[in-house]
Amino acid sequence: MEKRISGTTGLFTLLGSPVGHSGSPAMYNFSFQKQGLDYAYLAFDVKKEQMPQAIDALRLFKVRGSNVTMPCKSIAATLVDDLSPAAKIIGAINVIVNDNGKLTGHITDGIGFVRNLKETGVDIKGKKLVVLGAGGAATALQVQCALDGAKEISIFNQDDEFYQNAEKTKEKIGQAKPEVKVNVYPLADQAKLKAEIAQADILVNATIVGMKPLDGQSLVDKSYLRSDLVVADTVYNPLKTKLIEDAETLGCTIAPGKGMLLWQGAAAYSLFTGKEMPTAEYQAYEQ
Ligand code: SKM
Repeated sequence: MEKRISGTTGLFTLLGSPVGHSGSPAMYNFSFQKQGLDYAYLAFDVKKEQMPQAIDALRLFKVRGSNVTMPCKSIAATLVDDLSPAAKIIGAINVIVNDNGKLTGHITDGIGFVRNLKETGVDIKGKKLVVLGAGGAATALQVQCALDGAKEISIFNQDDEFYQNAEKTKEKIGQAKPEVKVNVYPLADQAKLKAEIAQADILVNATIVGMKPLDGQSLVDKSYLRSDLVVADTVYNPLKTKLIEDAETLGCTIAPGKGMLLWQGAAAYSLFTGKEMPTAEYQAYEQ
């Protein structure tokens, strides 16, 4: 490392909180080194209210690009100079590209989610999904699944600040893809959750439940799962959440969050460097 970092090394960052668990620094730094790119990637713990300062710092230090993680994805979308078409629809970003001082926000979470399913052998076309959550990553994957041909999406969320997001997502999908049926339900309605999962092909946890320190918890009672259900999680730390473990025990096809992290990162890497991330090498290195 001491030989790799020099006075010319370009910086990439991750902004959000918490970030100490993040797999991004290892993934990008491995890829930069593998491809001989004079870049380094560091994570910075930044709270939502500190984001205006953090974005100013990206400009000041001419940071080449940044990922943004929870809970800062929506506020970040309001602070950059331009948004990709998908980021405009979704209203949240997880990637910022600094093009000589002009910051453009992109969202690659949905692309990463759909690719992760594909790598697991699951095609989103014609499928009914139940998605828990209505934050940045949840919205991104709901919109991407609709754009990629899902048949129906039932969103469950707690009655909190994000519930309105789910209603807005329903409206946005209704405009972009009116043939996709979107339903929004309160998570407290367990009878509805059970009934919707019974009719679904794919169940997704896109909340932070299951992630440390909420590991060992799941929003879905194990009795609602069945072996022909595909169960996906956006949480990747721990590698297998309680939901994924329950699903695996029952013989469901599982798509843990680690794969989504890899594929959203690969899409971001192309935006950052114009190159393809060496994903196969990284997966082999990680084993
Ligand atoms: O959207 C991603 C983000 O790009 C990076 C990340 C991480 O490093 O934990 C998680 C997701 O929010």
